[in-house]
Amino acid sequence: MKNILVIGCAGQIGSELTLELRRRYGVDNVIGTDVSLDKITGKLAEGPSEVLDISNTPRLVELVKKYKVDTIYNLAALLSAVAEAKPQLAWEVGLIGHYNTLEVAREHNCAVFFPSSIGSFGPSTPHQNTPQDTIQRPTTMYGVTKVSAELLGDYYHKKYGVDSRGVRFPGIISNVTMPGGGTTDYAVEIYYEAVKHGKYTCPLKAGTFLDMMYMPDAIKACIDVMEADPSKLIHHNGFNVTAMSFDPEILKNAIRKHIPNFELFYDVEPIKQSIADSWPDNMDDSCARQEWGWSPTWNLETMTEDMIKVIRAKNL
Ligand code: AKB
Repeated sequence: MKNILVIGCAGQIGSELTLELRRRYGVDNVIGTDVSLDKITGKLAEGPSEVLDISNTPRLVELVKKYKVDTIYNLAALLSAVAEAKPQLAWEVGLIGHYNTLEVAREHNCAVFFPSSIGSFGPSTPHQNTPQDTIQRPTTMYGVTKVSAELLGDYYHKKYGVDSRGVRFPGIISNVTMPGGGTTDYAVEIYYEAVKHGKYTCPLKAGTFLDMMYMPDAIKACIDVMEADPSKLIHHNGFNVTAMSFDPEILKNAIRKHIPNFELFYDVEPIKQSIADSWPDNMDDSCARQEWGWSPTWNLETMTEDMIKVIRAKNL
């Protein structure tokens, strides 16, 4: 029986992952934690919920003991653009927080999931068909924490046998909880603005290609990599996973199939643009496919149809 603790359960990924984990493993076996109980609302609050700030290691130990936790999903992070505004905090949350989590996992025999990102790559990484094992010299604090956490995960696995696993996520598009402060957030905002106002002003310029994925596939990746047969794994942390790659113009055209008068304008934000320019255009995720059967379900067309349907139903 799994007893799972989710750190950052109220965030963009956590709010959907926690519910899916509860559906699969039982409501009482998945503990949702976040920095304040006020954040844990609605369906999320229907299962065990606790306050946890990732910098508070004694509290993490207390919860691991209280619930006999054997698996930790650590989703606590500042996204890339906000991390550039607050690099010291990004380091504390993204790296020190993850080091503390791995230490607790080592002492209490827990498996650990960590979401790395396309942000772990940098300008000197090959940007087309980016390989699993390649140059990682990120130029953002977000990227520095992500690549360091990947390496820490590998280290704890090799040295101490901690079952640390994870993926490198692209931009994740979702319709439950908004992302906040990411470079790829435009690909979520554009759908809301298209439905509400029929127009959107994009912070990245036309021609900026980035990998993306719809949330149901991201949730599947989080769970499947942790369920993978360990004897098949060559890699453990930072598996490239992707579902599609597009630029704002391609996204505009996909939205226009449903909202023909949709208009896209540009007002480039230099920090976001320079971050996006340092990231891959499209990744090669064949290692995830071969080692644990990764295969996305959603593409740009099916995702766009679903996003627009779900956002319309919200009657915003
Ligand atoms: C961000 O834009 O910061 C994130 C990511 C790609 O890691 N969505």
